Amino acid sequence: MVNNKKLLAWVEEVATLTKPKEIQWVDGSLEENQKLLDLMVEAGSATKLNETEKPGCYLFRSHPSDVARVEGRTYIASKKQEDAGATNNWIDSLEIKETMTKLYNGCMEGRTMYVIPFSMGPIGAPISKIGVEISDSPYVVINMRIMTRMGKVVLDQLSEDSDFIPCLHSIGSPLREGEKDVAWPCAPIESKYITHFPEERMIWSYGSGYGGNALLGKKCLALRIASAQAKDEGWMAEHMLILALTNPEGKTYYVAAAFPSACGKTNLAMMQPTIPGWSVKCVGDDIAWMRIGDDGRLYAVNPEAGFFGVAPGTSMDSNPNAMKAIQKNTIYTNVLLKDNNDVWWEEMGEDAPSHGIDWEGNEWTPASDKKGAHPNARFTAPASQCSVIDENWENPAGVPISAILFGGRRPSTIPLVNEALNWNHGVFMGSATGSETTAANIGAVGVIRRDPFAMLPFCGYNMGDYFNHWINMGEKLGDKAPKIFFVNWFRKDNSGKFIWPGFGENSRVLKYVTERIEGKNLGEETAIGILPKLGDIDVNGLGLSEATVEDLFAIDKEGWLAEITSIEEFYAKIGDRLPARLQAELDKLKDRLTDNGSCGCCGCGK
Ligand code: GTP
Ligand code: SPV
Ligand code: MN
Repeated sequence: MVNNKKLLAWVEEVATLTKPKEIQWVDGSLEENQKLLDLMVEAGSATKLNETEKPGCYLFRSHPSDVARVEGRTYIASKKQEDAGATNNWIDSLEIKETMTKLYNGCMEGRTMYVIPFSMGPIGAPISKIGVEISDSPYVVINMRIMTRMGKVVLDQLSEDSDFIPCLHSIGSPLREGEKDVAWPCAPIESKYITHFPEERMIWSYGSGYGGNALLGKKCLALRIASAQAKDEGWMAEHMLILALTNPEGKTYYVAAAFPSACGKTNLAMMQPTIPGWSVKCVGDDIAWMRIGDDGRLYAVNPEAGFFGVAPGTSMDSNPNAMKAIQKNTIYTNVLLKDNNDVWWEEMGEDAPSHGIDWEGNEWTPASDKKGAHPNARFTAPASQCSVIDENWENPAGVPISAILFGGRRPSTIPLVNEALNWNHGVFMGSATGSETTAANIGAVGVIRRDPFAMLPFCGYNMGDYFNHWINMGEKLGDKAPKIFFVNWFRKDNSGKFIWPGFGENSRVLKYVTERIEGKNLGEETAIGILPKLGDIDVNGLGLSEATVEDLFAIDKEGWLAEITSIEEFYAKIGDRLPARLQAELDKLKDRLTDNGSCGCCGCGK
């Protein structure tokens, strides 16, 4: 029996507005899940995959206009524009409520309205947050069941007066009397709205059924709303993987890493180290909620319960642990369907099938000039199916973080690994993160943009205030603060090939990180940070020439000066809420690089 007053009133209010044909309170059971899947197969929106090859797996194809997050239609609604800041699409709360209320009016006609109670974070953990998503998409229900703790267990946590975060979602495609449904109903791009109300702790999403636009526990709640809450309450909500790295002596280090969307978090989070004696276990692959523990250290919890991972590029070579985790009970979206009802995607490490059905539902052969899978095709799989999931992944207290990595896709200038001189220099590095854009957002791909802390699309408030929050957290952490490193697996040579082999070989860099944590006499201070000396990172067996290795760490002075100009422009955009200490870090970097007589890479520290 549901007795939460706020929830009962809200469900009634939404039903009155959206006019669904029925309301279903989701309990999260296996039977309920199977019923929904059967319904979707029957309706032609899902394909059951080959039960021998992929037991319990289903394929969905989205509408070609609804294939990724839509940053251009994602809003932060607040009373004052300056509280959303220059990097967010701001919209006046009252205005957007009026616009969206009109869209929501009757938008669930002919459809079932699902009420989905969910918990971000282990149920009952002090850091966890309860949300309730109302959605007219059964695809959202089955995905939320994997990505969050969901259903009756969560409802049982809500007493008469307890609070939760209301997340309203509609695909924006009512099914009127006599109308035939389509496989992936959604609204046209110009009427999609993904709106966040950080002041009220509320989310309204309309018009899209895909990923972060629709699975509202993920980017909307666990990052945009949570980041605003975290600032107010003194913790951090970050776009970070969390991994456990154990060295041959058996010592474990927990590392968190922020890379922009489709820049390698899932891959690093469950990587198979190539160096003997080292192992990696996964705590989370996308989001970290971090707070300071009783011992003064930073502790991280993965608020999610599943992986919503990029399929293309995932192979037994690049990410064997993900491949093994997605063989059963997995939802595939926008990959290619083989004639034997199994799936395939580009760079899966398996020859392309001679024939299949592509992500748009068309006949496909290797001669096609189109890709079989969409570049942002995804798998949704339970984290518990990952054979390298860390034993502490559901620990309500979280895991103690020893190092934080930032990174992005940078074809030039940025070295393989660069350690911050101190916390504030690390905050500067995070704030200045740049990366090539990817297919995770609808828009141009491969354009370098500033994506501070990999949070450009996910920070729910003014970016200047967010930078300041990082500085404040460092002050509270003091000498217990994790060390900060900037990494770049994506530097390219003149022919456009990645120089660094990446994936499991990134363990070589992680090893160096732990050795630096232990205070080993490695690396040297340069104008841009602490760089490894030749030989500090073991590159044996990689077949890299000495010149290539030097290239990975070379300080390209011209490149760095251009970088500084670009950071200056970005900081100017942030405006007067940019912390003075970050401007000072930028000025110091410029001084060190341009000081008369300094070559900028001699380690003279100028
Ligand atoms: P989101 O789920 O969008 O947040 O992405 P993510 O950060 O988890 O990225 P993911 O690990 O899924 O990687 C995205 C793409 O980057 C895939 O195509 C990978 O093959 C590629 N990639 C990941 N790690 C490496 C690496 O070390 N080197 C190279 N060259 N490519 C990588
Ligand atoms: C990302 O884009 O960073 C993702 C995928 O993790 S989505 O859930 O669609 O945001
Ligand atoms: Mn992500």
